[in-house]
Amino acid sequence: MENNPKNQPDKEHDFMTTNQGVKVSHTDDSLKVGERGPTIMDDHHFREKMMHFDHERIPERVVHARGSAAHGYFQVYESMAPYTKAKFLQDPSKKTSVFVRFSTVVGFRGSADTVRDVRGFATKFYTEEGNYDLVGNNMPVFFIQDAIKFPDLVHSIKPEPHNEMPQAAAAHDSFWDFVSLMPESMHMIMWVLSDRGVPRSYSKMEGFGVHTFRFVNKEGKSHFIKLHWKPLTDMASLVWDEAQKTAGKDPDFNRRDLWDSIEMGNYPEFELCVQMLPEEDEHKFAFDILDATKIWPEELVPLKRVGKMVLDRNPEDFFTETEQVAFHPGHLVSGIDLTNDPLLQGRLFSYLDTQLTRLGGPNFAELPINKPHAKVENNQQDGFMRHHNNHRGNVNYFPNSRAEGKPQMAPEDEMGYVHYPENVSGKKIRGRSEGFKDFYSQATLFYRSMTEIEKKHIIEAAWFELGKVKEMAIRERVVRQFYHIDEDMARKVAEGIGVKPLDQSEIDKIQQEVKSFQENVWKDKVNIDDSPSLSMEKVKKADSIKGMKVGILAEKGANLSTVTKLKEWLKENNADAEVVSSQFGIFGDEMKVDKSYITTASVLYDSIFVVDGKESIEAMADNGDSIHFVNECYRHCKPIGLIGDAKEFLDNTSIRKLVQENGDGNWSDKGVVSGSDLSDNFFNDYFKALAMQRHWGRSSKDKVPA
Ligand code: HDE
Repeated sequence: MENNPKNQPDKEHDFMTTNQGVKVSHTDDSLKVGERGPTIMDDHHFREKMMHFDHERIPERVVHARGSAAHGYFQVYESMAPYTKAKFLQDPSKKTSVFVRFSTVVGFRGSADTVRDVRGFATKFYTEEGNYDLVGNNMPVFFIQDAIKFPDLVHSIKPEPHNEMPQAAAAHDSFWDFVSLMPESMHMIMWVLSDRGVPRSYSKMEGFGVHTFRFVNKEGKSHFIKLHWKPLTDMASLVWDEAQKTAGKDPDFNRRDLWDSIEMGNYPEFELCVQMLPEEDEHKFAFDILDATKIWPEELVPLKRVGKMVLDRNPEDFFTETEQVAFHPGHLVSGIDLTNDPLLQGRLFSYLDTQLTRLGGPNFAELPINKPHAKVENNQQDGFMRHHNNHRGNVNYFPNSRAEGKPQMAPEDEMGYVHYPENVSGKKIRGRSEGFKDFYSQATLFYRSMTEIEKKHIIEAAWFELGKVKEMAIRERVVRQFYHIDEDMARKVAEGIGVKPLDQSEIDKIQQEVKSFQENVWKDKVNIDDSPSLSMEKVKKADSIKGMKVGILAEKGANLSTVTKLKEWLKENNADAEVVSSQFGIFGDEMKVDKSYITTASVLYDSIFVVDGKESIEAMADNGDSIHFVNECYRHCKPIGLIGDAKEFLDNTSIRKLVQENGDGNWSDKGVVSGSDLSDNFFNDYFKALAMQRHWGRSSKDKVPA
């Protein structure tokens, strides 16, 4: 994994050359007058090398600067012809190449992965009819309803302009000031404060197109659609303490996880799903389908599974692929169309515009990563960095007779792109429809659909975020907003950040306001008040351990056959492991130590496993790092495995008295699993404990130091 074979020099490129192809004979000393003399301008190799280096950086993305990406393919399960004519959604035997870039939004390009933030999930489909980009996020709604507010939103959440602090964090006055004055952000705030804001892995989160788009079929019939990516494993998130520590211990945590899992052949897989609404149902529900701060609850509009995406190849070069890829919601193919969502409409301008600065001009589609696999033919020409040659001879205009009218227009039945002929009329105004002003119903729906532990995490996240806000008036305004969502939540948040809870008369007034709005605007429209599909805990299947990573603690004298057997078993189940010891090399040739305590941390593993062997256990009992690893793992509610006499090691930790024994002297208690040996029974119990990911019910976990 560490030695990328792609790095081996290619035989044809044995000699270093300048950018003009001249072979270089010496690159370690600049050209000087004598050994101690000045460097001279004649050194064209030096000047070219330095000029190139001086200009290596291009502007990072203004948002989503920090990202990592992978190649793969997409395959449809069955023809979607009844709904869309998009060709890549017709033939189940056909694979369409994709490139997916995951990202955080707020941090700079060098910031840590595991911050609380939205994650970008942008997919480029290189279809035979041209590129289609689905530029989505891991949350199905957005902070604002109209694109014109985007610069304000981004300014407020990015580091403050006078001192450029804080980095990659929403927890500061500007952001919460903005939010407190923008009630439309409340639904998105619930998602950001939830566990979805700290995903464990890019391959273990959902993706959403967010906006309402359209499918249009051959007959011209349109359905409104929402697009979703569902990971084929359970979703998984970090706990906040773990996320913060991981940001220091391994700032590349999510990036590394994506890279390593692909190198290991554990390919991330996602299902593309669609919610479809016939045109005539546009106004059926108690939410406006053009409002990007609203979901269509899955319980109201069911999901259809469309196809599968597999990410099976890492990029060869970060810059020319991950950094130079240019997505755009307006990169559409026939059969997929837009709607009047005012957030989407604004994006249609922004993504092309930004490339002019980032990629230096209008020819970014010629960069290999952006280049369509379909043939490109038109009369566009010139501009910075142009190298595509249309071989047009002397004809670069349309219509023409001298090139027989070529390239000619494609009729609709040849998949020429035709916009859906939607009827639109209205006055030119700056405004929005009444339904958009329902800022709270779905924030409430989200919060109330969570399990108790998920609700607790939201409240604790609010304590952290708002606890860092200095101005009391901002904290108070946010709490006031929260009272519009859920009284109990608002009170708990208030108590944790030193804000006085509201009086009952004020609460009643707020609740009345919210209720009467809903009654007046939505009247008898279809709605629900519980959506289990929003809860990561409720949809968890706990049937796989794919992509998990176990830290195996072993010291000199450890039973190495336990390690070998455990590693094999994990591999068979598409999981990974690292042997962690106090020192490298202590097992000689018999076993590799992957990490020493100084180079890793308990927070980087999904589970800690303690290996048997008297001498090893005794050494660990004397080692604060080993004890800390197990305590911290318990505190973060992750599974712990112990085998044979490794059980005794628990006497040294803070958790021994918290774990209940079974009748047979072993444990299988809320994710702490022990066994006399690696029997099938043990593996069974350990598998279940791993697949559950977290064991929230652990008694007194908060008493354990971490
Ligand atoms: Fe973006 N967004 N965005 N955004 N966005 C960019 O494009 C913008 C929005 C999203 O991996 C930029 O090439 C506006 C929603 C992703 O390269 C920029 C608005 C959603 C990525 C831009 C939004 C997204 C971006 C920065 C308000 C989810 C990263 C550089 C209307 C559906 C793509 C660039 C990648 C990137 C503008 C809102 C997703 C500046 C104006 C909503 C995943 O053009």
